[in-house]
Amino acid sequence: MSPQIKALDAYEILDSRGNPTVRVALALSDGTRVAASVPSGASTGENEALELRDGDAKRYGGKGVRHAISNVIEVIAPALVGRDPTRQRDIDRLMIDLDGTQEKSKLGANAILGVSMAVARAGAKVTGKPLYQYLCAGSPSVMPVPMMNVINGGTHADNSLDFQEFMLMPIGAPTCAEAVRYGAETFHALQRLLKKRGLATSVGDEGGFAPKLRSNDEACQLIVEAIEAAGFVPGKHLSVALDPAASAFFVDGRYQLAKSGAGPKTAAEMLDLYTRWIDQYPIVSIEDGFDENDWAGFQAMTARLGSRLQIVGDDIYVTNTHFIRRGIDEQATNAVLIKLNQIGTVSETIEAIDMCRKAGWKYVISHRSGETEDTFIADFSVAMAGGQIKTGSLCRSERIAKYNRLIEIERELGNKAVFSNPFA
Ligand code: 2PG
Ligand code: MG
Repeated sequence: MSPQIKALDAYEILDSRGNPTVRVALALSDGTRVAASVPSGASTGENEALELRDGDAKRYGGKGVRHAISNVIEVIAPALVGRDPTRQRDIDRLMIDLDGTQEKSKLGANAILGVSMAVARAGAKVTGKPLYQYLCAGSPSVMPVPMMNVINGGTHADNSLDFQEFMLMPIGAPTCAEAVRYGAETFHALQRLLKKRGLATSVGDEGGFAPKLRSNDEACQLIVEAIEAAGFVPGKHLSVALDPAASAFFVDGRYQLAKSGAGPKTAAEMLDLYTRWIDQYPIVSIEDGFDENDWAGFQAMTARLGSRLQIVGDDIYVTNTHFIRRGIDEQATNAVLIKLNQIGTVSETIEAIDMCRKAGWKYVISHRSGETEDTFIADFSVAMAGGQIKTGSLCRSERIAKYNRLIEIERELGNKAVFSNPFA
């Protein structure tokens, strides 16, 4: 008989911001043990599945996750013991039904996702496959091109940048391991440039530098200079991707570029700014250029720039097929950011990806700004074969863990591995 789920445990650990998060440990009847840790966002979309926090001010400033943990131990575990861990969809469905709410607010998406990821790992073990192979519909080969967040702003850093993420994309690298080298060398070149100008080289939440620059533009300029200083050609070896995370600075119907002092902007002015930037800098992808409820803003951008640019929706879709469907029908973007904890189960995340595939849309598997050493998304990005991952800068171990796992997977795939520019 194939091994069954024997026991589930859960406990509080810390994420990369020093806040508590859920870790789930799962034991199978044959003695196999696996675990999974849940990430946590800062610039969260309002329709994300609910991250259950205790709200007890005496512990971790109210951020404790003891309720989520007791939901794993007392509610989910009894329903899962004795089940076949390869029945991922059935198990995810069972947890969704146990919860019974739209936003997973009863048990907490952090409780449910921790179990869902651990079940996937257990299923992989039972079938004797690595996770990236187990979760792949065909045979895995596509290595993702990373989006590397080397300058942090917005809610991820206390500096003068309104936009949250200024990223490198090593589109011209021959392999994923070489892409990591391109990124790391450019990251260090950027550090030298900042030092030379007397700017801070301390880093933000995702490991990118967080200097006090004069403008958002200057961040793009610096990145292009860093690419050149590292001996690469901007637009050929490395391009630029942005996540302004505009919901965070959309207040009273205006895009308030307050941190940089550029003042309030209308949606039309934001679109003009993006258009000017893509003419000026080698930008290949812009995520969340507009507020999560500004569907018209996204549509106007896709109509104007969609043929030249990857336009990614994150907060607007929250990895939820309900919103992605609308986006496809209304041509709001041409790509989706995929985050497991926005929706709360592995199966529903795969459903969101399937919807993107059917529409011919691109999708990017993403970390959260609060991460752990768990490398699930590295395997997941290879399994989903979308050719892109967003997993932070070239420092801070919670980010590096994912790059190192990708390097390992690429070695395992050997000459089956394919790494190519998703925009070619
Ligand atoms: C984003 C993410 C990850 P957070 O906006 O794309 O980079 O940030 O996890 O804070 O939502
Ligand atoms: Mg985002």
